[in-house]
Amino acid sequence: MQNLTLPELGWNESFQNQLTDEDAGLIPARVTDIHKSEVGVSSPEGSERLNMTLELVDQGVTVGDWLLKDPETNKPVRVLERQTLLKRRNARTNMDDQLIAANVNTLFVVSSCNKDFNVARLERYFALAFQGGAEPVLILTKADLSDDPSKYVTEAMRSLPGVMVEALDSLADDTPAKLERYCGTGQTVALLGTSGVGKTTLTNALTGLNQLTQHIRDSDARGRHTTTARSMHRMAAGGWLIDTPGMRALLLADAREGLEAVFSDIEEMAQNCRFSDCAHGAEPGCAVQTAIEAGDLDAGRLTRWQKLMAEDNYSNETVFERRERARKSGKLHSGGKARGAAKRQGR
Ligand SMILES: Nc1nc2c(ncn2[C@@H]2O[C@H](COP(=O)(O)OP(=O)(O)OP(=O)(O)O)[C@@H](O)[C@H]2O)c(=O)[nH]1
Ligand SMILES: [Mg+2]
Repeated sequence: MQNLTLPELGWNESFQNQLTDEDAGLIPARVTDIHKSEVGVSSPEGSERLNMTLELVDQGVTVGDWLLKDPETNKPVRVLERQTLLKRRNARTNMDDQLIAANVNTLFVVSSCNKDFNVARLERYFALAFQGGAEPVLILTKADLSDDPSKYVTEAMRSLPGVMVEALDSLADDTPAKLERYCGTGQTVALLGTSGVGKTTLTNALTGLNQLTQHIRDSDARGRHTTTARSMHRMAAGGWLIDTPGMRALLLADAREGLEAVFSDIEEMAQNCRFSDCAHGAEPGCAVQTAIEAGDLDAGRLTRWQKLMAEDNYSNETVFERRERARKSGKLHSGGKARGAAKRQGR
């Protein structure tokens, strides 16, 4: 690959403005992949691997990050402040966060027009995108295999008001053109979705690469977790694309604002409840229940919102707060509830 300029690598003013006199001589480089003891980077000098340093581990470096490297030692010095950051809660511990990708403009939430399609999961992915500052776009793959792809589009639009959605056949020649507006120079796109929905197939279509893809099981449309690590690639349209492994569980972390964005309809209705702490159950004067009775709101959507809010509240508690709450209710547990929620997502 020919050497790229900083703007071609996605550099912009927000990164330039972070440089101080002390950084003179340091070289900005973009993280394209992460290994145990090394990070892969691309800079105007080309692509290379740098040794991982303790500072980087502390800062939690992730794919899409910008770092400064010292050309004399060839070591990374520090990670620059991110414009956007996609992260999830570690489903095993429900304590620490796992960084998915940084400096992403658009998140392609990928689902297929088959049994993979699941509204609750889409709401989760969209909350994650909004929370991280990335614009979510729903990509419905395998439209060519469905008798009626429009029913998935309609369902998505009902659950995610104002959603941008593209239903397509990832293998079709016109797919890159359909997505081109998100993919130009200076843009970074990340792909998220369960295994087998076609993330790598899309990556190949948009980059011209030929990375491994594999057939899914017919019985439940699940994939085989073919992609095992995140990596960033240049798209033919000039931007960057981050492919990710299919996710089994996605727990939200600090996602209050993201949830407010996804469930803005319920949040607005709740403003009209008689009690400001209305739980939208049997309270008199509940505007949300009134909307359900009038057929303006799906009861399932209220339940999904309440579940995600509870999950988010739980994951935001400190260890001390959890212990206090457990002590008061007479039992101690360590995240089993949220882990169960993640498991019940099915992947
Ligand atoms: N007909 C059709 N097949 C598709 C489409 N998108 C993907 N596929 C097929 O679906 C299978 C899985 O695609 P992958 O790209 O490997 O899926 P993935 O999301 O990267 O899966 P993981 O890497 O396991 O997370 C492959 O056999 C693809 O050829 C599509 O739009 N139409
Ligand atoms: Mg893949």
